[in-house]
Amino acid sequence: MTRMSATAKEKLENFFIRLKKIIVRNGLSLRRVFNDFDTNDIKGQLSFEEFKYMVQKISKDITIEEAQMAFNLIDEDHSNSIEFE
Ligand SMILES: [Ca+2]
Repeated sequence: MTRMSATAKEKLENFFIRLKKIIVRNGLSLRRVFNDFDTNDIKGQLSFEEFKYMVQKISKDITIEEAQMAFNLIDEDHSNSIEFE
């Protein structure tokens, strides 16, 4: 696994903080946000493409590599998709 740089770590932390703020500010749930970005044929799972789109919508300064790191962190079973639990 690639070691995460301090900058990447900081950016990802900011992303999660921003995501939380958006949810709270708009009275949304994490499930609602998840569903909004779950747009391809496979429902109930976010592919990397869907996840990357969500991440870059929320934090425009996050690179594809950083999005991939975040994805790998969340995708604990390495299924290449994120399930809502
Ligand atoms: Ca999907």
